[in-house]
Amino acid sequence: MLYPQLNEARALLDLSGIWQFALGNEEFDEEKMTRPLQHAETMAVPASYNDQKALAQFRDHYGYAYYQTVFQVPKTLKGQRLVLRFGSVTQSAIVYLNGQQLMRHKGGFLPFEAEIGELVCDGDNLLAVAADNRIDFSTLPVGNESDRAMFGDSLPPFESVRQTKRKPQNYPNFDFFNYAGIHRPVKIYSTPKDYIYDVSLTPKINEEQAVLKYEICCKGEGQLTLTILDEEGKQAAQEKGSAKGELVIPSVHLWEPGAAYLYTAKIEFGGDVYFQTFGMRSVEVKGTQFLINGKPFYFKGYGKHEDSEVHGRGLNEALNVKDIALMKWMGANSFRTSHYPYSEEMLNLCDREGIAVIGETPAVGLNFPEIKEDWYKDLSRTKEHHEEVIRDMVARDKNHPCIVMWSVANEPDTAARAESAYEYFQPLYQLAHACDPQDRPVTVVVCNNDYVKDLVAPAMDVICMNRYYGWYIFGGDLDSAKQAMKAEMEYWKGKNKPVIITEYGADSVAGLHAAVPGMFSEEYQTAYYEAMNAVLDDCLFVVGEHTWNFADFATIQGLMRVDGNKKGLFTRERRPKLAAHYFKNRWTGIPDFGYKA
Ligand code: GCB
Repeated sequence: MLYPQLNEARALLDLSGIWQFALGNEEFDEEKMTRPLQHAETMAVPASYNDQKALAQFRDHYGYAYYQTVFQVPKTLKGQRLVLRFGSVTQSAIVYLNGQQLMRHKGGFLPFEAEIGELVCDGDNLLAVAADNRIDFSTLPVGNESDRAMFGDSLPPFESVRQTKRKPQNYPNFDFFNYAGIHRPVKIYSTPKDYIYDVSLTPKINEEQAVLKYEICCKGEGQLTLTILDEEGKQAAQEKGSAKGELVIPSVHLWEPGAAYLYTAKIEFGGDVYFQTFGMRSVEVKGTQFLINGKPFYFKGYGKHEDSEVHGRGLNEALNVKDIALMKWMGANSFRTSHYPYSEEMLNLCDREGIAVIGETPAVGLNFPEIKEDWYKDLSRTKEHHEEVIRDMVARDKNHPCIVMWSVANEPDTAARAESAYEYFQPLYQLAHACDPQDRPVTVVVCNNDYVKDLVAPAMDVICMNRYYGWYIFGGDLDSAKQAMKAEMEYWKGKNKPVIITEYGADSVAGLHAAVPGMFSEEYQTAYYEAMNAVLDDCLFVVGEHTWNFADFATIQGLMRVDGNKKGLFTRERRPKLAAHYFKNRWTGIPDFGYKA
């Protein structure tokens, strides 16, 4: 799906601002979609609704939340095709326009759109959105379906405790706050009646030449022209009349982490125009190396979250700019969009800034070892949606040079039910390959204590593993942690594939210092990383280290989390902890390319 843009052929209206808002419950209330909301609250869009008010009922809400706004369409756009587009609504959405249902969408992290020409009228138009935050076995991320399912049989065995009825609420099977609402921009864009609706650009680079493979999809009649512009706006190549083919890019400038170079494909079709930026670069896995432009790349960076004070998971562009600046300050070159596809705005920024990104689906929480005998066999409820999010994510992000690999899921249980996990994931791995015109590497990020049983990780292009020896296992005992890490790395070495440590980390409370490093102190977090890195540095097949996490982030309340997850190298406000300074020192000394070659 193309990112909406303002240009000489297309108008773009932004509906961001203060909308009318009302909390609902588990029943869909159509009246709140067809009539102006009574006693409405104010709510900023885009942003999560949870932290915008000073009331627990907003933070802890369960079920539908209703948004409304009124807009007018300029008369000058009459005769144009008009499309209403949501960057994301979490976790699912129903949209009404002028009293009629326009569209429904499942999944909280990808865009959806519909033509509105038939429903839009002169004067005021009432746009209503119902955002549902409920999560269960059919959603991604996955929610538990009862507190029993979440906490197992850990409740005390007293009648009075066991009979206690809990209020309806989500039981996330994942470790980040289930923020909800209209998280990304709501836009209306126009196109002429005959229009461009998809563009796929695939760089093919070898020693002799750089070629751009292209495929353009249009609806209606028109003359098609594709012009490639370099960063100075000068024409690098042109093709007229064909929707599919290859173009040689002479004297090519390559895109790579740390040295971004963006070309623009100007596509003209009849009266329509679309500008698609892209980068010329290659990505390939060879032996135990991850090659970008034929050179062995070393991933230095983080798992992240879209998470900040007040905005929650809502788009925060200033924060995105700051985060990339902090990454560069530390000498980092990459991150993973843990645990869901990030905003298109963030990926555009990474293209421009030269940051490599592992794009992840929202498939987190696919692990219920205690609950079902073999729950992979009962996964019809996520499987179809899982396929859909892979297709939609790749369709949305395929042209971004910053994306260098796809992650199909985070930490599913791939060891306890190894064979059925393999049957579940292998087709998804193939699907991700099949729907990506650039055919990037594909992985599933794993974390299994019984890792020798895992059949999924070794079948991926890159073995991506999360590991917490020294925290959840051997917490406070870094000597044992090192031994265990070493032993595990010996095992993965035998698989003859590149390995990326996609998560490792320890919580630290900013400002808590200790002469003798103890858990939760800034010194322990740093000592933990020093210990783990000493092991990783000896492993030539380890081609990347992603710390968990870039910054502290909000989670569900619970005994494991003191005001959220504190494994950030930065606080939630982006103040560096000791470990950020440690990594700045380390990473500025590690080159992006050729570190272990
Ligand atoms: C993990 C998860 C991540 C958690 C992290 C932790 O393995 O992938 O979502 O936040 O551990 O801190 O426990």
